[in-house]
Amino acid sequence: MLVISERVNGLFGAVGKAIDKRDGKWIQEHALYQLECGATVLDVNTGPGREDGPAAMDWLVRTIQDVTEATLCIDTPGLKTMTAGLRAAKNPVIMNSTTAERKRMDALFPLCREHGAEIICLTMDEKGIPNDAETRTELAMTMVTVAMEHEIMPDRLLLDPLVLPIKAAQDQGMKVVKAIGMFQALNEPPIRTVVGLSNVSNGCKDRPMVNRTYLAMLLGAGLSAAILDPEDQLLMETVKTGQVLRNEKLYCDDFLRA
Ligand code: THG
Repeated sequence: MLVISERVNGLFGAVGKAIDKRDGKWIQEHALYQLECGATVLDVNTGPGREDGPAAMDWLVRTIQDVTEATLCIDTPGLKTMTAGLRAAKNPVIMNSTTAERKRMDALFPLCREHGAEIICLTMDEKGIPNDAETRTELAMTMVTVAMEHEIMPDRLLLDPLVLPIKAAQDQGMKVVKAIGMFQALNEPPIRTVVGLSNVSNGCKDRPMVNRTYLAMLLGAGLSAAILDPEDQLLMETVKTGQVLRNEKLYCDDFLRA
């Protein structure tokens, strides 16, 4: 399973402040800490409500690249901010993300192709997020087809069924697990899947408990990647145990100490 850190995100107060002050040293230490904790990819998001989005993303990508070669996942709905991130990146990135809206696909897939990137496809359209697994799967198929029209092969896609807060949409939890299973039947070999895990526990009292339980359920359904908090040690132990149980890591008696 691919671990993508959610914490290089201007949504978090300390990160937002460091971006505002252009405190490169703080960002670099914070980014390296995410990798020490076990993330292999960094989701990079300048945060909401920012007027200097493209400039902030350019700075953030360059600052992080100065200390690590780790893959970056450029997380923004803004086309200009996405373009700034792609231009600043030395190595291929993961674009986060497109939706199944025609105008977004027609803008984002050409950028993906031009920059040799991978891209997360959110299963939503102008009507919003579907409330069943079947419609999510139809939107996924649309994005796979349109991506191929743009000469982007399925192995460069990550399908995201969109996790919703269990507190607001309790019926959606198992539908997302089902969608993860259904997505894998769309292509051979199966297309990779990803979720923003912490969405599920928004507004919950014991967020870590909800996050790690849900991760275990999604891993059972075949999830390939997750944007999550690698600083959560119990969650990272769930990741490692899941990898052993899925036969991705060699079993040994004391693997948790490794
Ligand atoms: N899919 C994809 N990308 C995504 C998401 C997704 N990117 C954003 C998000 N969802 C994943 N990242 C986060 C980051 C933080 C939180 C949740 C998901 C979070 N933050 C605290 C909160 O909102 O309560 C903020 C705490 C603070 O302010 O300190 O929960 O689904 N492709």
